[in-house]
Amino acid sequence: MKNVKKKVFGAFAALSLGALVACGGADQEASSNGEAASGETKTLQVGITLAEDSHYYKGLEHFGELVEEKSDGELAIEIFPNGSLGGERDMVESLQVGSLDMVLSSTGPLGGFAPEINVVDLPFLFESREHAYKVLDGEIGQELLTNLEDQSLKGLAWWENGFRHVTNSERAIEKPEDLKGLKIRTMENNVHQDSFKALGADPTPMSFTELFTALQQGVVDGQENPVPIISTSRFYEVQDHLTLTGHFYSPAALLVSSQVFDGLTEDQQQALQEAAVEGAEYERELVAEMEEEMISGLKDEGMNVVEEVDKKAFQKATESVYDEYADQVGEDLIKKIQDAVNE
Ligand code: EAX
Repeated sequence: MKNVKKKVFGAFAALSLGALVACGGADQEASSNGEAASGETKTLQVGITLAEDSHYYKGLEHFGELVEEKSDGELAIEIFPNGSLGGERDMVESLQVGSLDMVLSSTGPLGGFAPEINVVDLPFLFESREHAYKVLDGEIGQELLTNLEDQSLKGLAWWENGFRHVTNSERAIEKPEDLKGLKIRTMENNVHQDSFKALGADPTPMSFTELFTALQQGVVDGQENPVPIISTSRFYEVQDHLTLTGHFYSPAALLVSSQVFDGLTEDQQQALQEAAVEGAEYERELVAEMEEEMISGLKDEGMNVVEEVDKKAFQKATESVYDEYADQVGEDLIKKIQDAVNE
């Protein structure tokens, strides 16, 4: 029933986007001329794979208010949730050709566009949220976003997806060996796939948009995501066990198509940029709040939650992944990120 609803919503959203595009001629011309028509509101469409009650959606609603306020009503934001405009990789590609304005995407697919970004996906790299913020909001984070510019993608700010935890329908995961042989869906991200391989699992990359059905039909045994997603995407309906492994910190990049960004006035660009940075702060707080309250909600839904594991054991089991990626992302960069925890 739930899936049917999701599909219907997806079709509706796609339809209304079509209608918007069809009657949005004036707006489109304005942006392709590099001028924004005065007195008109330009609506930027932003796609996400997550649901309407997710941290992404709520954060973007607040971002929309900030954008309207800061641009004196010249810009507005319209959110398309539930992967109705495609998976994250599809949406990033749509940005490149200018057929979608914005996306809030985890780094899942981004290493495919700028390989250095893979560094943030290394297992157990960030010790805490604060460690991640220090790195992502500083020079390193800015450089990683700037690397995307060659790909016609303008990175506005780092938002948060959250620390990822593993769920499955077979058994409680208490130590790395418990993952042996389990088919775990990962994002379409090489570092993540190699990490789960190192743990002895059978990583199965797929788009988030296919994940609920894959879990429901037993195509995969488990998956890994932050608590707010496990809750708002209702994975507890199809997964019995959750272990708070926190194996990857998953940042989210708020991206805008370079074509679209270049078509804005300088004031509008500044409004969008400022709103993105303020929005990040708001959204990160939301993630922390949601994580805390949703763990007990997941227990109420009948999930068996393993809250404490020996993280060092998981860390040790995935150490080899650092050697595999040292050349690609640079050993220096890894070290700089690790050392930032003490700064
Ligand atoms: O960006 O695909 C995933 O598991 C991600 O966590 C999700 O799309 C949020």
